Amino acid sequence: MATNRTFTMLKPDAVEKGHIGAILEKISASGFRIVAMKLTQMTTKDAQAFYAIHSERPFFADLVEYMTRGPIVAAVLEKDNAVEDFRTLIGATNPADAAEGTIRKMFAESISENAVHGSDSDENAAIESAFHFSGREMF
Ligand code: YYY
Ligand code: MG
Repeated sequence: MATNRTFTMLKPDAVEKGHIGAILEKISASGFRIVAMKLTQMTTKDAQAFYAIHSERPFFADLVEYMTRGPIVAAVLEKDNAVEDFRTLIGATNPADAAEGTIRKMFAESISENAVHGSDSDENAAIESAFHFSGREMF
């Protein structure tokens, strides 16, 4: 995995509210190229594994419940400085703290239902992309 890639999920709340098109438009307009994408639904096991780092946190059970309740859009994005620039584009974890114009400010309800995921490092971008996509599905 090249270090100019990041991994994202448009989370169940964003899909439920019909925001897929608007969020993808904003991602594209911000200079990211989509190199893999699909609509999929995580199982409980998937969500527990994906968020294993948070397994001891008090919000873990609610996070797994939320992330599995409906389909998500999983995607791999390419751009110079992709991980950092995408975290800037999505904004703070809590939309109440997110900067104006960020995806979470525009589309998220709360810290627990915050519309979108973005990898926090090149290493995690590679791990998370491989979690959802085979090599044949990334272009
Ligand atoms: O990377 P990011 O998604 O911005 O936040 P993390 O601290 O990695 O937490 C992952 C995920 O967990 C967050 O997007 C929502 C949820 N969460 C929560 O429900 N309540 C918190 N206090 C912190 C995080
Ligand atoms: Mg995180």
